Amino acid sequence: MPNAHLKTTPEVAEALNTGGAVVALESTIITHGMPYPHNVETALAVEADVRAQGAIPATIAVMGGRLRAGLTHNEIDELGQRGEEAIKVSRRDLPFVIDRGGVGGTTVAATMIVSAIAGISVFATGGIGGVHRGAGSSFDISADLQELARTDVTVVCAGIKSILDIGLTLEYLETHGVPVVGFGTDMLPAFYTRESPFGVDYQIDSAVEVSRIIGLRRSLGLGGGMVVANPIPKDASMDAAVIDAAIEQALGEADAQGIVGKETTPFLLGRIVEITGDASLTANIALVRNNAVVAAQIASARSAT
Ligand code: PSU
Ligand code: MN
Repeated sequence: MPNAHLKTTPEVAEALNTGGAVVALESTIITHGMPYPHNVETALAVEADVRAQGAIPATIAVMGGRLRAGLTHNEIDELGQRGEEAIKVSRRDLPFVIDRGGVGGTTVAATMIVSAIAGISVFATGGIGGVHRGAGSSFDISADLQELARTDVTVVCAGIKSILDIGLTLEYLETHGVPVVGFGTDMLPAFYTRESPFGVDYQIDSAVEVSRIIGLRRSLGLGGGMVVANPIPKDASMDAAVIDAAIEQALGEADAQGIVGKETTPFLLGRIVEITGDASLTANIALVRNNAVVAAQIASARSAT
């Protein structure tokens, strides 16, 4: 049954109806994750990367009071130009943004929800939200983690960014039975770098194997999602000391300025880009594109079964 609040492009609808490969793409990365016009250029490049693998991209957002799966280039440009004027839409925000006819970029959590409603199994992004450093007193834990616990969508990302407490994020995912898979690695990548002090639950080296695990999770009725952590390409990875210093500085500024709630992650991401003078932006673009390719391969493998 199609959902009355969902508008799907004919191309995405056709692919879904015929069992074709579709990859969902999030849009908070467009509105709140990168500056204009890099956000729009990246979103369009990522769509092209998905197509180059023979899959159909479905950028997810809320526009004109509808959940959207698939956007035109003009709509992606509109989201990018609005930037932080658009609403950052997570699970709790969805009915309000629909009711008010607003425009919103969907977080990983909201993108998973819309993907599940649309029937899309695989989703590519840069990084997921997680347990923030200092969460013991701030209680700042991204709704993305609870969504992974409940919604069956596989999220391809570049690991966990060290603006977060990586260890606590892994503990949270473990508690909720969310597998963290390393794509071609036994080490959890840390977004800007290929390495972290943490391991993954399982290393998987092929899209076909990820697809098999998705199928097994479904036939067991396990529910919830899965994280596929795909390391940033070697030639794009950053110097750990440079990025760590920028992250420490951004965290200190957020604390000094009393930034809390949904503003925290966009503030940290924006400051890191400013402090590193675009080096982190270049890395971010490369890793998102790399994730889109892997997600498209997984979606194609699913489609072939
Ligand atoms: N991490 C990134 N880039 C991003 C985000 C996280 O490296 O763009 C965005 C994603 O949309 C993610 C959201 O779902 O931030 C998490 O926000 P919060 O921590 O407020 O839950
Ligand atoms: Mn938060």
